[in-house]
Amino acid sequence: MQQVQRTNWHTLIVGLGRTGLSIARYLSARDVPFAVMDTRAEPPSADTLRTEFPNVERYFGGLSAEVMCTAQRMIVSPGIALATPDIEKARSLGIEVIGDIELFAREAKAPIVAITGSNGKTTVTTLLDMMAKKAGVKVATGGNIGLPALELLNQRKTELYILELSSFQLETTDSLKCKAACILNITEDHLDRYSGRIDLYAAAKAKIYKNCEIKVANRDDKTVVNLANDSRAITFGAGPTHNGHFGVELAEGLRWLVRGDEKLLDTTEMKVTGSHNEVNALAALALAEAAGIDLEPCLEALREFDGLEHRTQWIGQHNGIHWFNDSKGTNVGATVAALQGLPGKTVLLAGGQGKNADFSPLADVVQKYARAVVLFGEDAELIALALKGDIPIVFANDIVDAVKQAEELACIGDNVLLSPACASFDMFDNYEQRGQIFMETVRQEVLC
Ligand code: UMA
Ligand code: ADP
Repeated sequence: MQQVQRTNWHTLIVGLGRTGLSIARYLSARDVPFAVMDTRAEPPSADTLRTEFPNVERYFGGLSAEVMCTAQRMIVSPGIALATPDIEKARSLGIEVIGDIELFAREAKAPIVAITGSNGKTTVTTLLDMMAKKAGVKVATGGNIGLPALELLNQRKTELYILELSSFQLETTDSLKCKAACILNITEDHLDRYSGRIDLYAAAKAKIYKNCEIKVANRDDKTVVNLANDSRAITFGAGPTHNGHFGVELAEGLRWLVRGDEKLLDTTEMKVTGSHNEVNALAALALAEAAGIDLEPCLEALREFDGLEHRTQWIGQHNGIHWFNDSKGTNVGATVAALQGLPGKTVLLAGGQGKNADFSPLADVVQKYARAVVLFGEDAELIALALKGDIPIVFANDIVDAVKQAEELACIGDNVLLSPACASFDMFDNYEQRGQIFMETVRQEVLC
């Protein structure tokens, strides 16, 4: 750690990943002097920072309360908790602590639509982006996916911003005033970051509704309904509904996406499956309406959308067994939705780092939908303990072993689904690598 010699800066960027770099570029473009700090000796964007901003003061290899306390304000990346003692100390001294979304909100000129939730954020954000583009609206989309929010400000003539926001990003945001905002659902995730308290996680998510013009809320999720607490909210849910709200109705032997009693789309016209994807489609439609986007192009987008990589992604079939990659199922709620969304019985592959989650909500769906469960990774035993009944449970050393065991356990007509309900960091760089390795293994060992 370098000695403190604050020279000409007053803003301290804390964290130098993708967000930290976007903040550095944003500040530099506005001639704001800054320094950078990161706990890691060589943070991911260190080289780029050295090239683009060779003279910026850097404090790498640990956080220093001493340096922080010389700052006038700190802009903290989402990967660093506000509860970090050094940051709490700086805040207690009156130093302003904000995040990149706060900077974005203070400067953005076009209306903002923002989406949060434990699961479905990326799917809904992508759908809404497609809808807006089809309707000819000039959108800039990013945040927790794609481009960091501050980079969106460089896109010219933007008519609408669409932001996917995590609870981490919302923690450090206060000025966001959305045209429309949506909480998709709240189930346990990231409890390692919230001292095991889901109320703190929910409170961070609730900030998306602060000062928002039109709240969009999942009426099937009690926590979300309580957080929205607004009779004017536009709601969506998996069942029938009344005027102005979005739902699903059975008619003429088909399932329809509806607004009130108006039939909008027969769900067989959609390429993505699972009732969670119907709900995602309804959330995107509700947000589109709130943002003033025409309905017809939105329905066209829903017909075209064929899903995202690593989200219940079909890999192929062999001997009547269908293989799916849902590596983005990184929490219990996602795995429950993925299991419920597939027809027939499923051999479930799960495990990794559970982030202090309670795995018991898996027990009933596994009992109902699983043929067998193959567990791997750091929290495999914990998951096994939470399951019940007579569904066979086996343990695998790695993904190759898991695939081989799953193939043995599956029967004709079954699915094999990787939906880990856990983070991947004990065995992989990230969920993308986990999904990629799984798909390659399935293609080499099973589908060849
Ligand atoms: N870290 C340190 N020391 C530091 C700073 C960070 O160890 O000083 C660690 C963090 O604990 C974390 C990792 O580095 O594990 C990345 O943190 P970061 O804040 O530097 O991350 P960025 O590269 O800026 O990426 C972040 C989001 N990542 C997180 O919130 C962890 C990205 O979302 C987002 O795309 C990006 O900003 C641009 O906005 C990713 C994510 O995993 C997809 N999000 C979580 C999720 O979706 O569940 C919330
Ligand atoms: P996020 O960006 O919130 O992680 P994604 O759209 O990437 O959400 O989906 C991640 C996983 O969550 C999917 O692989 C699927 O298993 C599950 N999922 C998607 N939509 C929903 C939903 N509406 N409710 C519950 N689970 C969902």
